[in-house]
Amino acid sequence: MNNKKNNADKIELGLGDALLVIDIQNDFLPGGRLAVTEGDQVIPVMNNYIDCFTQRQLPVFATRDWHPKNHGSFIKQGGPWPEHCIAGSTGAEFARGLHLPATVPVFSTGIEVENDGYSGFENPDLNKQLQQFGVSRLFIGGLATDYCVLKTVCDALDLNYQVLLLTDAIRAVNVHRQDGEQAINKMILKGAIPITLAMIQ
Ligand code: VGL
Ligand code: ZN
Repeated sequence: MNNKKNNADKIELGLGDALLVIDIQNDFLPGGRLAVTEGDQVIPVMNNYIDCFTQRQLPVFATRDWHPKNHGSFIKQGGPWPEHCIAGSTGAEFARGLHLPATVPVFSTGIEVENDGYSGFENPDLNKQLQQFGVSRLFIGGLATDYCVLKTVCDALDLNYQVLLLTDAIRAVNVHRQDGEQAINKMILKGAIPITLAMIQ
């Protein structure tokens, strides 16, 4: 099917590639405390990406939003958000249905009261592990496009990783209607390459 035409868009996975799954947690799904519209729709797509990487024995990493009860980003503390992803709560658990292998290293962010934790790289262990695994190209998707995905992608680019943005496995909070779109444009302008699952071979 259109093999010739689409070959230029195909991406061959290999050594140095890794998948980074951002904050696919119950509180960001419909019904959760900080629900992202269609947040649940990233789950089956991300499961496919996870399969692509694990089948090739390429590493998968995950981040999780993991806040103390009095986190500074909560409305009660003068922040913008309802209480969400409280460490150890059901809302902070990874979405049921997300097939993260048990061996996947998990990096918690926003664990300190004063630290918003939008970027996975605020946890210094993430970059350390990526270096140890020899990662040079990061495939990044998850929740939410306009916060943790945006900040993590920008930091990854600043750290000189090549970044492939999984446009079919991200969704935005959209506090303002265009936030998600603007975030995607910003990431692409900065150097992220937008891809979809169909491009992976
Ligand atoms: C996030 C808002 C607040 C995110 C986390 O994971 O994108 N957004 N905390
Ligand atoms: Zn948060």
